[in-house]
Amino acid sequence: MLRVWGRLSSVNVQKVVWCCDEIGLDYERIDAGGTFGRNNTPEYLAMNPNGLVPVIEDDGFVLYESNAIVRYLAAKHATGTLWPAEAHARADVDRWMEWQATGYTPSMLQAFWQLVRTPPDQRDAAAVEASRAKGEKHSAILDAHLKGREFIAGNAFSAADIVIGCAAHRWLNLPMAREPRPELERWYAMLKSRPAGRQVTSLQLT
Ligand SMILES: N[C@@H](CCC(=O)N[C@@H](CS)C(=O)NCC(=O)O)C(=O)O
Repeated sequence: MLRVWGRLSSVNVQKVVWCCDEIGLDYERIDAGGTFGRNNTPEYLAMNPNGLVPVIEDDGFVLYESNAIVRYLAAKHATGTLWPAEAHARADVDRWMEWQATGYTPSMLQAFWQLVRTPPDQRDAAAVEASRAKGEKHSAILDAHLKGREFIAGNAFSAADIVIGCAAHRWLNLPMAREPRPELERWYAMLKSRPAGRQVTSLQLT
């Protein structure tokens, strides 16, 4: 059976479990990272020398890096749906996955750490504001892109909706004021209504 190591509070682990749920895979998730530890044992470091979650093991094949895992699972089990077969459509999905990993999630990281994982008396208001501004810039790009599109890559749900959906879940649930983003909010509500999206989109930020 497919094994997934990682705590569910990790946005990167969330991508993998959502992908598994979309495909309908049978998998075992083993808590690791954060207060669960386990990710600095020699056995774990042999799977991922970075000591980070998630990691998967699929019939002896070990893989880390959340977006690489989502691409692998989608290509193996869902080519033509989550992972388009046609080169241009696939590149579009791939591009938006890169945008999530290198732009959107990093933009909101400080706001998340300060507002969710830092005690109120130790928070850095300037860091929150700088991160909020960067997150707004990215959210405006996403909102504009979604105008006239049902999904990130056009008219079909794809791996890009999963990874950006995890980032948007974090952004839209941060305890702070945000600009209204009607297209982003419409798309996120649709994600929440997908049975496979519920596990992640019903999580509280911790
Ligand atoms: N680029 C990596 C980043 C992985 C990462 O930063 N994971 C964090 C959780 S989101 C982690 O393992 N933190 C240490 C811990 O949980 O103990 C990926 O996408 O998988």
